[in-house]
Amino acid sequence: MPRFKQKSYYIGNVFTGNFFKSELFCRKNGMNLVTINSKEESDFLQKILTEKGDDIENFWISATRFLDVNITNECTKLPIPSTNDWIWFTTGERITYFNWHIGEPNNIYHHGELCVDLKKDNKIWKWVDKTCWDKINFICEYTWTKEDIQGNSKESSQYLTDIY
Ligand SMILES: [Ca+2]
Repeated sequence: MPRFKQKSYYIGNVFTGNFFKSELFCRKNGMNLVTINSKEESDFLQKILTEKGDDIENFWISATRFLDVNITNECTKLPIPSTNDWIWFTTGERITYFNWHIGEPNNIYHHGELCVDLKKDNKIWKWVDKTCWDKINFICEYTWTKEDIQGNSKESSQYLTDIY
């Protein structure tokens, strides 16, 4: 699987599924739907999808729109994010890097486009909000642990220096 820093990526091109089925497939295989945290990572994915060169144009990533509520978390006393906030479904972290297509997110079904599709348009892959129930392909990520890397002695020393 192609690797960038501490992650490897699995291009889910063997079946199409809704957002949740895609995440379940990733989890069953020790991974999660991909999170894209920087322009560098986004560019790397763009490169591997372009090199793969197949006809698939839509992939689920882990980004989701938070619910349209304006309340305080009873436990933490922190405000629960509003509808304009996007989180990574797999970590619960607020998203800080975005790569939307022009005109997106447009929530075209009004509170219905809660998930994010990495969509190809004119040879460029960018994000569009999409109904979670649509069936498309998906990308999983595997995050390498320190133990994984130590067990892989051939590449490990340089790799450990890079990450930790
Ligand atoms: Ca949309």
